[in-house]
Amino acid sequence: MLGQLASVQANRGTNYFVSGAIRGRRIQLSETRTDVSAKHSAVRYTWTREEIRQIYRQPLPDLLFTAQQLHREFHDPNRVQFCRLLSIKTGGCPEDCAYCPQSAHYSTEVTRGGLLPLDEVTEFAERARSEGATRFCMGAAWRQVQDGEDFETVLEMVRRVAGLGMEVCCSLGMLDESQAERLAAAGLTAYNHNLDTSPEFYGQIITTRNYSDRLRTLAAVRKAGVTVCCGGIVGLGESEEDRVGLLHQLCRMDPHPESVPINALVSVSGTPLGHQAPLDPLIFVRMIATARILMPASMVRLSAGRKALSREAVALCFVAGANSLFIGEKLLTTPNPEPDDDAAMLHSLGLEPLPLR
Ligand code: SAM
Ligand code: DTB
Ligand code: SF4
Repeated sequence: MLGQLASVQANRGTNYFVSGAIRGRRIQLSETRTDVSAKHSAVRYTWTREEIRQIYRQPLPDLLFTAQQLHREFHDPNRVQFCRLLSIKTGGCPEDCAYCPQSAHYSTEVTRGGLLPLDEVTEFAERARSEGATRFCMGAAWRQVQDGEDFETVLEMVRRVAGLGMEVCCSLGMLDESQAERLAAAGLTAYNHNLDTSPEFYGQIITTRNYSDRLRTLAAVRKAGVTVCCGGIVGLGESEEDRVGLLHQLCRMDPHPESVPINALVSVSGTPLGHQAPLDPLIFVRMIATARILMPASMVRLSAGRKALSREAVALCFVAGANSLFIGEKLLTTPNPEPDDDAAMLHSLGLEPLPLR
């Protein structure tokens, strides 16, 4: 293990080229930025849409090979981080995200609730830690954070979870700079705020906020020194170009989001996407592999939608460079694989939990 880490460090000084074949033609995408802070020339922020399109469309074996090479250079390929989600405030959200069972615009089986009590959240986090989770993510069905009693309670939740020695992530909707700073001071590791899809397709999925609202929140998070967790969803009915467009937005952020959740739509009855056709799992795999190549140092998280995937499709996601999964039988409001099934799956793939850094 130590030898492996040492060789990864040694490799970081080398020049890197991403190559692959597209319809029989070899492509070579060379590094253009020399930034000592990036530590490695494979980390770049200048990707063009055309380059991303070419990477995404490669024959699958080429795509997986390149993704796996980069994955091994930056991460331990046989370890995955266990994360646990908790919805600390469920339902009744004023936003109209077409995929979301928690939006007040749609009639779903989700029951609205107020903010969970502090002790309940802390106990849940302790249990998650005892089950192997090293990152705890609290989600709230809010359009934006509002100063006041609930936010003070969330700050205390962050302090308590950080005190358990876990990475703490929050996903609370939009926030401003002073709220981001207060979360940082409370010990927040990461803030999750997804771009979800391409700028062109965004308006067909969400009308109550726009892309620049999202980017403003992400800038506030970054400015406060909290790491950024930002990704999106596939299976919304978007085109391949929209998937490329989402990845283009993510990989041009400098620095890259440290955490990139890739969700597959969990289609929920009552939402406008309640009858969406199931996603081809290889699209999910391509998305993960392309994210891994574009943002090699980031954690790429196999997020919502895993329950609908076969064990073999999940295995391909890990080969493609995913290095995190959500454990526990529930995501926020929708089901996740049963813990016993997950344990069997991880054992059969020979994957081990990633310890805290
Ligand atoms: N309200 C906050 C927000 O939207 O930023 C936080 C919670 S929201 C549930 C977090 C993310 O979960 C969304 O941005 C979306 O990417 C993902 N998500 C929500 N519903 C989903 C679904 N049905 N299937 C897949 N991903 C979903
Ligand atoms: C993310 O990108 N996926 C997680 C987390 N960030 C907050 C949420 C998935 C939610 C799936 C739908 C649900 O369970 O309500
Ligand atoms: Fe609200 Fe977040 Fe759901 Fe959109 S994704 S409706 S903002 S909880």
